[in-house]
Amino acid sequence: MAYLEKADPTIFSLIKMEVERQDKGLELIASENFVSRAVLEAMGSELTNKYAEGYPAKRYYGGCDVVDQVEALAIERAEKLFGADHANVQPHSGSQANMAAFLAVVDPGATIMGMSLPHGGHLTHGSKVSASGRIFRAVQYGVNEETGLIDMAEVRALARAEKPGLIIAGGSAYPRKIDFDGFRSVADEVGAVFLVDMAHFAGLVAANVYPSPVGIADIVTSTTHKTLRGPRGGLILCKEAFQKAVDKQVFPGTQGGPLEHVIAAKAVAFLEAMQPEFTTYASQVVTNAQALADALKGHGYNLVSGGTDSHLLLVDLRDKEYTGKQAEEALGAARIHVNKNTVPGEQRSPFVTSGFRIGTSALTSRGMGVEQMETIAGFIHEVLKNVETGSATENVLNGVAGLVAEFPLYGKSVSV
Ligand code: DSN
Repeated sequence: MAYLEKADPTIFSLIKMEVERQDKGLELIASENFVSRAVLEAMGSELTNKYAEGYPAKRYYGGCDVVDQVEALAIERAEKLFGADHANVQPHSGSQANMAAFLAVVDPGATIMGMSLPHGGHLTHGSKVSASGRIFRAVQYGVNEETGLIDMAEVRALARAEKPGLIIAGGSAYPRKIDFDGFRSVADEVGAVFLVDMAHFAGLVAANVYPSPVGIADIVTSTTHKTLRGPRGGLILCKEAFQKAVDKQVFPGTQGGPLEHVIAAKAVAFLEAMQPEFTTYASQVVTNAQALADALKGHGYNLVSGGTDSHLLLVDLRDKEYTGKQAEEALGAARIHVNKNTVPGEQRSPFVTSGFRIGTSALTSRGMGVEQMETIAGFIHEVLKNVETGSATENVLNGVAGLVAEFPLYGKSVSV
């Protein structure tokens, strides 16, 4: 970054500080990951200079012959990786992907049905504070508060009563496998389109270590930067029958010119996800999450649903004296990064919460395994035992420093 250092030393030094923060901490935020150097290079390329409104071979600007090839390759790889009829690689984010996909199949004012945010769903699945809950009439299902699992009988009853035009499965804090066939049968019964937002578990689907919704759902949306380990961005996969409507609602429906540099980086990530090393990686992500879950349970923590089938777990603090916010802050002081999260049946505000969420994608990218997860569970316990001090013990700080030095960011890990 020699040019940046000279042109804008302030931004240069802030980037260096952030890289240092990432390297020196234990990143357990379930939606984060570390991309490869190849993905970084594609994202930082001159493709950012090109306007390319439209789609390959159907653009509103001249000079698109090269970016056409880039985007066509990204589409082809996404379709192959997930076995989809059609891919749209232009959404700038998961939220953009969702809005375009919704508008492709239902009109403003229509009833949509998704999982509620405090139960593990996502803002864009009909929350009142999101455009999805304002543009559409959103009804929401949750999880059973005892089991932490989606209750398909409740989903069916709600769908029968509300007759949504669109049913959404997937979310941000649901650790278990989702019964995609069950949702399909509910959607068919009430005549709804069925959409799965696989943003969190897309990488696990690509590696066949989590069930694939592709071919079951009519439309599958995703981000490309979580378990899939690509650049920050969105993706829509759909059955052929929805191709035209989806493409039209991405552009010109909800976006202008695509970010071809990011699309190039998505193509690189899709290629990486096709390699056998990625299957090994994704499988280790799940093994690590389960090891972390077991170790935390061993230290006396309750987990929503009792464990995980994926990369994430949700620690339920309702039997403790402290909140999710306090836990996040105390762990952050120890350079252990998690996010406070609501739990099913939550009584506290989303700014306080009674839980926190953990994911293993990022640390697995640094090459960490089961042994390190057990060590980290011990650190978490030591911090939370002293949560009221809001500071970390020397022992934990030294332990974290030792661990990150052993597994450097952009060192010899599986990913980079
Ligand atoms: N906010 C993201 C997450 O952390 O899961 C989803 O958009």
